[in-house]
Amino acid sequence: MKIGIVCYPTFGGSGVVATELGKALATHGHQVHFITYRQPARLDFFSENLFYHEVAVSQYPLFDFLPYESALASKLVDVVRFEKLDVIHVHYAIPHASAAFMAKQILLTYGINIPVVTTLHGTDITLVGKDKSFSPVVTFSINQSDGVTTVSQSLKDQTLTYFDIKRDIQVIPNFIDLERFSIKDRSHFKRAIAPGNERILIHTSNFRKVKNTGDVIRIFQKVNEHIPSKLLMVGDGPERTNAEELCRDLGVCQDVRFLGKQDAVEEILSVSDLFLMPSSSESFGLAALEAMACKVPVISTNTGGLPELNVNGETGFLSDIGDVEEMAKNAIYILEDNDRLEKFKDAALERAKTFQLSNIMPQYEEYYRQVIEKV
Ligand code: GMT
Repeated sequence: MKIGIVCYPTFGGSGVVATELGKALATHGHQVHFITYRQPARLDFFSENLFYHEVAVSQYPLFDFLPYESALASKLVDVVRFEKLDVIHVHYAIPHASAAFMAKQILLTYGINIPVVTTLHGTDITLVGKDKSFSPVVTFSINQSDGVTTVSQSLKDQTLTYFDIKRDIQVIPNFIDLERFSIKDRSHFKRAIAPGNERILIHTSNFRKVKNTGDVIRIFQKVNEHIPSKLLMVGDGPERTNAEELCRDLGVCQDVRFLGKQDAVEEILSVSDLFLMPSSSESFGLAALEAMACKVPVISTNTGGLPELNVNGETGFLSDIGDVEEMAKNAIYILEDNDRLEKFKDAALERAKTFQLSNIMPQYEEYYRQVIEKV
């Protein structure tokens, strides 16, 4: 198949899923065309089946806001016509689904009926999408897509609750490339971070409010009172300064390292013992899956799709949003006993295997086939 993929080219979960999916489809013999405003962060590999088309938006003094959606729709028309694509797959509804709808309508005037698949990733529904300023457009473009997928059952349920949806939605969960995300021997790094063989806790995110990075620090402080430990904070974003200040206020700075954005997250996960994800909303929790693939159990909230990934009492624990006390207690329970920690680590990896790329990519291929056949 010739597949056009539209996504945000950043390190965010939706962009990562879109890029990894495109790379896997290309390896599987499909021709994949990425259409976005910058080379996707994870598009770091060469294949004769991979193409990148940049959406450039011209500056004009009249534009206070650049009309990206129009530029994207125009680029889609161009790429579909000249590359003869079979399907467009857009990741994250805003503004990709409505741009694809516009492109589809234009292409019909050329006698081309291109199927559009929209994958909803989370905040496009749970936070931004349901805002009044977007919801009519999000509802319309979901209903007009030829196929719609969500990354968890929970996100499907929320989509059906918040929006007036008149079509089927298929759940296709996030996936993991176990070749990349697997334990690497980085004992030198472990010795540098934890010279006294302390336990290593880790949090990776874009430090947005929804990630509750303050709770990460609060949980760590309580764990640190009982167990010699270090905390690695990976990523960057608007809440980082507050998180750093909280470390100072709670007196744990000497045991917390802010590492900023990192490309080789799998190497840092390889030396870690426990992943903290106290988010107030999480449609799936790709970062937690990445940790589990590197044998790191997860302390998370029970929100959104997290219970579909993290098995309570087996691969980690689930708690109510904001229940720092319980999350710390569960973290200590896992970390205080070597054999118990090993059990949780093994279970985390076993669970991650369910979501391996080779299980999930064929679901997208099959879905594209069904959608193409129907159009
Ligand atoms: O988590 C983020 O802030 C990034 C965000 C995105 O849209 O790029 O991630 C969302 O999509 C991921 C991939 O499908 C999911 O694994 C994340 O759970 C989801 N984030 C939220 O729902 C907050």
